[in-house]
Amino acid sequence: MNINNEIRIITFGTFDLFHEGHFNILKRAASFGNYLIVGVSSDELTIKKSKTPVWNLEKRIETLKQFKQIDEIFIEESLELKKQYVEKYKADIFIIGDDWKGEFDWIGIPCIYLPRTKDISTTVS
Ligand code: C2G
Repeated sequence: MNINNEIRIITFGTFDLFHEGHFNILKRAASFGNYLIVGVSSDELTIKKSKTPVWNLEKRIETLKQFKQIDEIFIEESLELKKQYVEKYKADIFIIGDDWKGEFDWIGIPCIYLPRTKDISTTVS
């Protein structure tokens, strides 16, 4: 919480082939605060996460911009820079799907791991 009672939420993802699972987590993350910041994984980081993006970064950002509950979007270059991102964007709470449960407890702000949406995934077989 900062001086003007804003609760700033930060979340991250590739958001490739935007689908219901992405929609649900963004909608739920937005409900925990009143300002939602989304770090979108660069194409290089996505490949490092062993997923070749079907949509490139530009298209993935363009798609997210249609989601009115997102207040700010930035490019996530590395999984390890979360503390810097949290500081830069003055985030109060980190939220992500529970497929990452416990992975980011070190970032120094409260972490909420929300249940993933079942039976939908971007990973193309
Ligand atoms: N997600 C979900 N349900 C699904 C699929 C995804 O809730 N069926 C959530 C994920 O848990 C994540 C967000 O949607 O919170 C984005 O998922 P991906 O685009 O797959 O992103 P990911 O590869 O998990 O990247 O620094 C963290 C990483 O960048 C997260």
